[in-house]
Amino acid sequence: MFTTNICHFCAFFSAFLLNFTFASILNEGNIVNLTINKFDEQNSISLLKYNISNRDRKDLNNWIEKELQVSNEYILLNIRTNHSLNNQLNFHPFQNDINFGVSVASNSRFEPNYFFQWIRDSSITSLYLSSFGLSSKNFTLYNLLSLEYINNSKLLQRINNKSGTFSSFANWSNLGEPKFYCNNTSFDLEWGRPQNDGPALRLIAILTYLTKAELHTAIDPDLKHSILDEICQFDMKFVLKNWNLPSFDPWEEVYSFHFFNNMVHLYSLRLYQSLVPNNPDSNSINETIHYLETFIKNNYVDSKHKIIIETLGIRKMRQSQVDIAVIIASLITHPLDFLQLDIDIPFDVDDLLILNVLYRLIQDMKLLYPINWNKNVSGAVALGRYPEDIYDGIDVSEGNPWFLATCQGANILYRLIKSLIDKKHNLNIVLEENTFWNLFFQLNSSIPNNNNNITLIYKSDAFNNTLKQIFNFADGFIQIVQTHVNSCGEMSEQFNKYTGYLTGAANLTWSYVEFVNAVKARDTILHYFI
Ligand SMILES: *[C@@H]1O[C@H](CO)[C@@H](O)[C@H](O)[C@H]1NC(C)=O
Ligand SMILES: *[C@@H]1O[C@H](CO)[C@@H](O)[C@H](O)[C@H]1NC(C)=O
Ligand SMILES: *[C@@H]1O[C@H](CO)[C@@H](O)[C@H](O)[C@H]1NC(C)=O
Ligand SMILES: *[C@@H]1O[C@H](CO)[C@@H](O)[C@H](O)[C@H]1NC(C)=O
Ligand SMILES: *[C@@H]1O[C@H](CO)[C@@H](O)[C@H](O)[C@H]1NC(C)=O
Ligand SMILES: *[C@@H]1O[C@H](CO)[C@@H](O)[C@H](O)[C@H]1NC(C)=O
Ligand SMILES: *[C@@H]1O[C@H](CO)[C@@H](O)[C@H](O)[C@H]1NC(C)=O
Ligand SMILES: *[C@@H]1O[C@H](CO)[C@@H](O)[C@H](O)[C@H]1NC(C)=O
Ligand SMILES: *[C@@H]1O[C@H](CO)[C@@H](O)[C@H](O)[C@H]1NC(C)=O
Ligand SMILES: *[C@@H]1O[C@H](CO)[C@@H](O)[C@H](O)[C@H]1NC(C)=O
Ligand SMILES: *[C@@H]1O[C@H](CO)[C@@H](O)[C@H](O)[C@H]1NC(C)=O
Ligand SMILES: CC(=O)N[C@H]1CO[C@H](CO)[C@@H](O)[C@@H]1O
Repeated sequence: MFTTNICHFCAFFSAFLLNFTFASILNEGNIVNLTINKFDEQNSISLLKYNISNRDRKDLNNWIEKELQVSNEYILLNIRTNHSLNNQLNFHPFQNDINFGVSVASNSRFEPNYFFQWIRDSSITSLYLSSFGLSSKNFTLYNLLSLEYINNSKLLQRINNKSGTFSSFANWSNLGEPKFYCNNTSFDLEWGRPQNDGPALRLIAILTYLTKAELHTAIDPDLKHSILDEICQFDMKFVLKNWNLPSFDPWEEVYSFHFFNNMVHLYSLRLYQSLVPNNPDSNSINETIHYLETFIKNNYVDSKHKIIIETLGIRKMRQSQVDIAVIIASLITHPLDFLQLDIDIPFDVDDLLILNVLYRLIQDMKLLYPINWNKNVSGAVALGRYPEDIYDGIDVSEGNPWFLATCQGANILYRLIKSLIDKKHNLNIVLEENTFWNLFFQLNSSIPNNNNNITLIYKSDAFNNTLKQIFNFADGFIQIVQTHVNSCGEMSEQFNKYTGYLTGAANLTWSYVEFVNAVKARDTILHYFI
């Protein structure tokens, strides 16, 4: 810890000096915006190296292949289905009480009891089923699972509960209920209610299914209309009526306004408008989209620290103001393969306001979690939800790293690479203190003409090398996951910050889903490095 503090101080000090130099050049009016084709010792900037040996990469690739299968298998074990191939052992002996299409958050029933269906987790799992399952050889299985999920969603929507009632007079407020028992009865104990991201995520999941399934098979138009009319419509109306009310976010702890919730609201409405044009609510949807965009841009951008904040009004409680939920929001609302819909949502995966959150989480968590001390050269560290977290997976004491958060660290970097390749632009980098690009570049203050504005020419040696280091850094997150799964490849919700062992809810479905999401993003860019 001691050495790291020294390093922080030095980094700050040299950044200060450089600003000073920069300013004096500015005064003389002879700024040179550095354009680089190839890094060499003459450059005033150097690329930081995150080496992975060929052997380690080969090991990692092999492990990823195996872990993909493990993840897929464990996700399926947590979904109740009528498909004869799917093993139902996680539901024994209550399986006859559990509806087909129910996706269980975790099969842990005690310390903690996660044997529930959360609207959020189930939707994110359903997104996985349609994003990757429908294009696999097992189309029939995943199509059935998706339709079962949709059927079950309709039942859940109609259950009145502590969040409210299913009626237009109540603004469909029951839909904000966060979780149900696996037998579809409502959970009546105290909980963080409502959680207004749920209906939006379900809408995104079902609309994504309808779009993806149509690429592979003809959907009966009557079935499609009934899904839109009897299910999607209500989640859309819920969003219209509730987007501007406070609620809880994925961490279920703070009743306020949240970037995550508003981003999924925005994306769900854009999807609905694009897939169901000329619907009777078109005007309200357009109007709400406009208000939402303005609200998001006006409220969640912290321009002083150049980050997006997740939750309004908790600056005193959570001074770091950084939260992995911001990164999850960007990833969910900018899916890997939805480009053909041409839906424009702000805060894409290459937005520096988003990437700076990753940078800050890495800096904080590097110090916070002892398993991140004495890190090797990879640069990546185990990531948790937010630095002030005290939820240990069962109770409150001290927060730990989470599998899904660490996977999101990898995912967003793979997606950044994909975006840099796809955009076919030169890469313009501005090195400012405490921001993302400091993960990869260092100014060399001994060389005159220092300039923190650098342009790397598209596909030049310098550009390629930069992408390679981002790739290595991202793989470093996956190597951390590899280190902490158990000998069967099992993940839980968290891994202990001192010992690194699995902790919290066993076999958390969402952990496996985010591992697969990260690897699928990785698959799309591998070709660039081979
Ligand atoms: C460098 O960038 C600044 C800011 O955009 C611009 O004003 C200046 O003209 C650029 N200089 C050169 C030499 O391109
Ligand atoms: C990474 O590899 C380069 C040569 O490819 C070497 O110069 C550098 O020292 C290595 N960095 C680390 C941190 O091992
Ligand atoms: C379950 O599957 C069996 C065999 O395919 C079928 O006969 C039965 O109707 C299905 N049950 C439901 C509730 O869909
Ligand atoms: C299809 O699903 C079954 C049942 O889960 C599984 O045994 C099989 O390996 C899967 N096949 C593919 C190609 O994914
Ligand atoms: C969904 O529910 C409808 C209506 O009850 C039923 O006809 C259909 O078979 C169900 N689909 C699946 C995949 O279970
Ligand atoms: C429903 O939402 C409207 C705003 O769209 C609000 O004026 C009204 O009070 C809400 N009704 C209830 C019962 O919450
Ligand atoms: C539903 O499941 C919960 C939790 O397992 C149980 O307490 C409750 O009795 C069940 N309700 C019914 C109607 O089976
Ligand atoms: C809503 O906005 C879209 C895109 O801006 C536009 O094409 C459409 O005509 C608008 N619909 C209404 C009812 O204003
Ligand atoms: C950096 O330099 C590029 C290329 O000259 C220029 O387009 C850009 O505006 C500059 N950015 C800043 C922040 O000065
Ligand atoms: C950079 O990588 C791309 C894609 O692999 C390749 O086409 C290009 O030639 C590389 N550039 C250099 C300078 O090696
Ligand atoms: C995770 O799920 C698998 C498959 O159901 C089970 O064998 C294993 O015991 C579970 N792990 C824990 C820690 O409960
Ligand atoms: C407002 C309302 O209908 N609340 C219901 C919520 O769910 C509980 C348990 O099912 C019911 O008892 C309430 O009536």
